Amino acid sequence: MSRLVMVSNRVTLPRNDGQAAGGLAVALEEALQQHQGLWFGWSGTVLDEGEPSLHEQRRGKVRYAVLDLPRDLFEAYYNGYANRSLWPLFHFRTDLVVYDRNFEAGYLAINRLFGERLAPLLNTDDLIWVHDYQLIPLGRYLRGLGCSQRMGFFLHIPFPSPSVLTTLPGHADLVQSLFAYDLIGVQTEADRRALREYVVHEIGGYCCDDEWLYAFGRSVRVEVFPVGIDVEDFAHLAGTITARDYERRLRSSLVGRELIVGVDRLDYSKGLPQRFAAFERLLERHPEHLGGVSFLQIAPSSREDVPEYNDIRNTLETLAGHINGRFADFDWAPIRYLNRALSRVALAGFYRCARIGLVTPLRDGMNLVAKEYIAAQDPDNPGVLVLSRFAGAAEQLDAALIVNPYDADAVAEAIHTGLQMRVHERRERWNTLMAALRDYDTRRWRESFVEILEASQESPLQEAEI
Ligand code: ADQ
Repeated sequence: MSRLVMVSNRVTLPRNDGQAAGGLAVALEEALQQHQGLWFGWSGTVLDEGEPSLHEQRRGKVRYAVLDLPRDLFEAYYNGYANRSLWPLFHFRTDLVVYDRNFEAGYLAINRLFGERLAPLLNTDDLIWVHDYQLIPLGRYLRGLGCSQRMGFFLHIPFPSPSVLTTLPGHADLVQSLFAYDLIGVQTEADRRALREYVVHEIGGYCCDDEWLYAFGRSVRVEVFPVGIDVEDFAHLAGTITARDYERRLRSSLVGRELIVGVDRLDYSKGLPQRFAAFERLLERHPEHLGGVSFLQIAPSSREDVPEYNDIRNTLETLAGHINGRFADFDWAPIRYLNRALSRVALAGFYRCARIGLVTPLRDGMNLVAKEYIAAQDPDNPGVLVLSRFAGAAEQLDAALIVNPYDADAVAEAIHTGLQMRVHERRERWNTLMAALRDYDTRRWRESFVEILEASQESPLQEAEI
């Protein structure tokens, strides 16, 4: 079995405090344990002076190698190009894109630095798996340094449509970097279509079957791997004494009212102002819910060094204040808004308590909250997922109530439908959703990626045919 080398922007070293970590990081670490792997990435430290140094640690069969980054380049790479240029662009927010040549230069410099520090750690038959938009050019730098290992790249966020992508100066160069890999993984068929369309119509490349693209003198395989969750693990967590305790405490504060829950990082892609407006519309259109339903939104701040994120917090506080001011009674406030992160076990308890899981991003690569909400439900009395058609998860979870998050009336009606839905329909939908989650969980996601990468070979599309 080849060694697996995982590369991501940030590497969180394993916790030694005995607390349960969770989510994707754990799933990836499990894969590394199986493959006696190496995890390489940024340490989380930025340096004001001195040479960036590499720190190493080992846990079980996994070796961690983390790099400190110089502050000036880091600012341009991370708070600049990655989070002010690529993130808004890949989430179709061309209005928020800030393009600056210095950002791009910093992005390329950090990717080059990653390549230079990673290359000496590699063995010839390693499998290299690079994660996400911060590291698109890494494979190209590694190839330039003579690395001929099998390399795969997984994009966790959406791939934009060609008309959006072409607004980025240097878009062709960015896409050419993807062709240094042997395998590109995306979250949805829609993402794969968008990449194919760009390559065929913008670059004049070719596609073969559904999964092979040829351009820039190279071929690459493109596959859809929807990120999943560890379904049984999350369902188990929601049934633990601690989770049930959170559920009980929240339920007793509701005094018989129904709960709607939203859980997101505070990010403009998550559609939070639109969600608050849709909840307000529900109370306007269906006054029978006044005093009968509470909306709990948990949204911790993120990326506070990026200016475009500063306004969202104020906007939401104003909206929550406005809606509560307009509808609250002496013994009921319609919105509870928490601007902080909670533990996974608390979230699991809250999901289980909620009749409606409200997941309405304007664009999202996948959205794991939608999946966690389903996994946490009580099978006898499950809640209803209201899900944006623009979350990658909607491709698999079509038994949810699928909505257009820009249409406040439609979202309000879906919430109303969910609140009225009888238990047999809720169970039926929930069983279908659970089957979809079980069919493609985190294990299947990571094993399929590694298997296809391991088997990657010459494309069926030979140069002679083109
Ligand atoms: P994110 O944009 O961070 O991830 P998402 O997939 O919804 O979005 O959430 C990731 C995790 O963060 C979930 O496990 C969730 O429980 C946790 N989380 C969210 N809000 C929280 C809160 N308030 N308190 C505590 N924990 C919270 C990116 C892409 C997604 C893609 C993932 C994985 O943007 O589209 O699904 O990567 O590929």
